[in-house]
Amino acid sequence: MHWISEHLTPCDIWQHGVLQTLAHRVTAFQEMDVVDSGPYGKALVLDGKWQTCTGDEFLYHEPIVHAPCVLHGSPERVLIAGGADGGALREVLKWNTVKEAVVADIDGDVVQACRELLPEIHQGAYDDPRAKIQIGDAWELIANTPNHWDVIIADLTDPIEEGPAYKLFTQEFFKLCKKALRPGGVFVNQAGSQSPPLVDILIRVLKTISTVFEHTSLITANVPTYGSPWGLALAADRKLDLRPDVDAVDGLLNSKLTGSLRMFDGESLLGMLQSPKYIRDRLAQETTVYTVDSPPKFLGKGSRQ
Ligand code: SPD
Repeated sequence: MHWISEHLTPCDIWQHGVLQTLAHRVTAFQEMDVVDSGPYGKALVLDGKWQTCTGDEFLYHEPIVHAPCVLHGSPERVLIAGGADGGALREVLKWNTVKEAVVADIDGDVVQACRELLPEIHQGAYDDPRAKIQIGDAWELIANTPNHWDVIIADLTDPIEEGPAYKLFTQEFFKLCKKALRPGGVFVNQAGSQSPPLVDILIRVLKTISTVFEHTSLITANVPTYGSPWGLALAADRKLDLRPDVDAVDGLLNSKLTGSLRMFDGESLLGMLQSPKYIRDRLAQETTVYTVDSPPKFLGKGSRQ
């Protein structure tokens, strides 16, 4: 067995053992591993950082998709920036209101490997006639589709300087997303760790989004693979209901979803929408805004040993 190690802080390592490597490639954009990680199942690792494992991916993909879709109410056109593994696409396509679901991922090699090697995650979603795959920079697609999307989901890798995603955590990108949404549209992104020593990036991403959209909120996804509670940022130009009625959410899900959910329902959403005090306090004091000239700097690549 070998180990893939990801620094969470300069003094803390998050490490999973690898029983078998199913694919290893250095693509034009990043280093990719698809591995069997044992108890957490098959996993996608990019630049040495754990992206998703079959054993707990539903704890991430269900909230990153269904929270914005519930807040929208009846999404028809959904864009996923990143999301090569197809897990977010699988969840989007459960909405019977969805007519068009696009995955815009820069790395065709990773999409291809996930389609071949991680069917447990995409579950055939790429073959749905409503699904389209656009291999290319999500920035360009979003810039070229104004007033088009009901929900934009930024399902990205962490913003490491050497990686392909860091530009998509900036004010310029969030402004493009705002223009690309139709009235009533909702934006969500994976925004970073809630662990106190790491929380600065999450707080600054939330602050940056709040300079663009009228309403911003945090939801918490507890995904063991990521090593700490994870923050997803929700944003819209209409008020987000942060204390939704549990029965009303369950009624909406029952009427508009095909297929079952494992973690997400009205009660889970209500819980995930409530932020801890230290985060609300930090956000109230934050002044840093991420721009393309001054983007987030996340700890760099992990390593294989
Ligand atoms: N630190 C890990 C954050 C990973 C976010 N991206 C996950 C992609 C799963 N579709």
